[in-house]
Amino acid sequence: MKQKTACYFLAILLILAVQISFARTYYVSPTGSDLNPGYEINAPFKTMKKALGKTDMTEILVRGGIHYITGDSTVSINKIGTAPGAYTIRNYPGERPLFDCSGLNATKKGFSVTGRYWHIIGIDIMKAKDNGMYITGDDNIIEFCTFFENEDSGLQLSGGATNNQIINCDSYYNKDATSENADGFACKLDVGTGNSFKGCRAWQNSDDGWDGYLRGSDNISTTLDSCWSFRNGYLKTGATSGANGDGNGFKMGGSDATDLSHHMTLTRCVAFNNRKRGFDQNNNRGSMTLYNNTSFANASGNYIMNSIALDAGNVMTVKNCIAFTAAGTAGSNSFVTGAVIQSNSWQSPLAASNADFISLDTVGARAPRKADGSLPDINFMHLAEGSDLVDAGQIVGLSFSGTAPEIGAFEIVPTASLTFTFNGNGNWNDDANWLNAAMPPAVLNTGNQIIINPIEGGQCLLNIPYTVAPGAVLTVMPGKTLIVPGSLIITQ
Ligand SMILES: [Ca+2]
Ligand SMILES: [Ca+2]
Ligand SMILES: [Ca+2]
Ligand SMILES: [Ca+2]
Repeated sequence: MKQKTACYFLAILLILAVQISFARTYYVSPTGSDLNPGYEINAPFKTMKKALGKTDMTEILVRGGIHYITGDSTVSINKIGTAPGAYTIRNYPGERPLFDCSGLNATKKGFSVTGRYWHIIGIDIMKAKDNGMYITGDDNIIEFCTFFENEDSGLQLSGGATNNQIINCDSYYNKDATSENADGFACKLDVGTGNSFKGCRAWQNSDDGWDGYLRGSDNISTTLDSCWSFRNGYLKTGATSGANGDGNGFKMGGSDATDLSHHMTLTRCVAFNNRKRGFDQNNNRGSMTLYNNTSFANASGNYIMNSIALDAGNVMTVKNCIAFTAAGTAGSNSFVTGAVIQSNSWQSPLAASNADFISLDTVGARAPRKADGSLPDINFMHLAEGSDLVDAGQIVGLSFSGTAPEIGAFEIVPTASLTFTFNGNGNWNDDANWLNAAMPPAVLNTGNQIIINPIEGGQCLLNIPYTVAPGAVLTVMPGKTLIVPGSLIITQ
């Protein structure tokens, strides 16, 4: 009996050894073949299914180009990883793979994620016959992916999905046959708790941008940070999605019997130009916490959050938010009795007008993301210098610059510090003496610096009056010479 135990033990050790020594990266390419070994860059597989089926797979690098997903071949991701041993599906560096699911059979999803601890990054999924990606698993990270023109919600979390993070993803032009179900991001029905969205965008989906409607789950929590939702309830063509399409930016919950609680926290989110409401309670009984959101020109109201009383113990809190319309008013806003509504743009002593914003032009909000997947830089709804909405917010736990948080989704970021380097010989006002011909401006402003580092044996002659503002730095490198004939002004 002892010997048998020892044999089992040895067998387990051997299995562990085999798994550890053969953890492999596999490659998938539209020009590959499933007859290839798959783990060499020059001999990739053709299908995700083949790579996902390898027992020693820990990472799949997907080459650029179009990968066709056809028939009943939903890409099924079901392996269970661990926190330190996550599985990865990633775009091959510098390339962008597109999964064209238009050849799937009716009602088939593009990707189905039932697994745990997967990191899926850098892929596009289009034209699935249901969701682009459907997640029921836990602890997965979906990053820098796009979902478009699918025949139900672009990305949906349901079936008990818990603690998934959706980061820097876009979901747009999704439309189901009746237009009443396809949301950009659906975190709904029997979804689990602890899911989050950060830096995501949803636009022109036939139903809602985000939807938290519940059926089969109760008392669950979801968080959204820095997400943008716009022109939902309109189609790719620009036409309205019709009476069945809800057209809300962020629908925070609701349920068939109006009795379920979806606790939602939305921070630094932006809703604009949606066909109906920017932020919509629907009949959610849960707690809703809204800090530093911006809602602009949503046709049926910016914050419509008074449709039903919350369950005992639940709280609605709205702080540091902006509501604004193209007409220069706050538009419609309503909140349940007892809600904590403080320090918002429509509340005295604050007053929002066009002059508070650098731009009300929405162009750019759908611009391409940066190389790391983060949102593009825009001026839309950013506060102008001198606005009374700057530094007017309450401290709510979000990062801020200046003395206090701004009102709305965008904190003013101090101008990046600039460095000017004198590396020539002779006069200050000769741009040939400055690195990259970049002469410093007439006043060296706070946060910027000048480095005086003339060539060996040379010198820098400050031959013009020059002002260095408080907080700016003028550095003369050791052993180097700056000659000041009385025209350097250092302000206090
Ligand atoms: Ca609907
Ligand atoms: Ca919906
Ligand atoms: Ca103002
Ligand atoms: Ca501030």
